[in-house]
Amino acid sequence: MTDRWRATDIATLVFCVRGDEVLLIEKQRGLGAGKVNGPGGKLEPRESVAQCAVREVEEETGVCIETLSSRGELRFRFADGYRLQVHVFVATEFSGVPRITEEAIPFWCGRDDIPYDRMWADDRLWLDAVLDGASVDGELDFDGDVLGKYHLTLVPGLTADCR
Ligand code: 8OG
Repeated sequence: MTDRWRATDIATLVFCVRGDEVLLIEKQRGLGAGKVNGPGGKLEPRESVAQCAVREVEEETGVCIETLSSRGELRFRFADGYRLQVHVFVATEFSGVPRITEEAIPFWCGRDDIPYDRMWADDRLWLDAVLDGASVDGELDFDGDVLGKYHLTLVPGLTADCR
């Protein structure tokens, strides 16, 4: 299914976890500006997805990732034809104190307080499971930020360390 799926862009999305808190950002620019999300962004030329994940977290929050756990892939298809393939990661080993950057306002958020009403509409369907250790695979249609048809699979406990 993924082989036939041609992405316009490839991006990463990273959730840093510390105890029962997760590092979220108020995104200041790019796709989803104004929403709360995990840090992440689009792949640059000659960069691996793991390198992109580490770079984006550092650029957006100042936090330095030491180990990443790969937690699957989401394929977004927008009504205007734009297609974004997003690699999802969880990180539990990192250093540095989150700081406000040009791109984001980071904040630690309790697992019970995740502000889903300020996030992309699909996040409430998979993020809790991913933070509990699952991996996600999905294809989702969006018209602007309105979620349309989607197919999501959550696999408990399926993780792959990639750095
Ligand atoms: O480079 P830029 O910041 O514009 O990349 C877009 C970011 O937004 C990237 O980290 C992937 C992320 N993103 C989407 N759609 C969704 C979504 O539905 N949920 C979440 N949590 N993140 C998303 O593009």
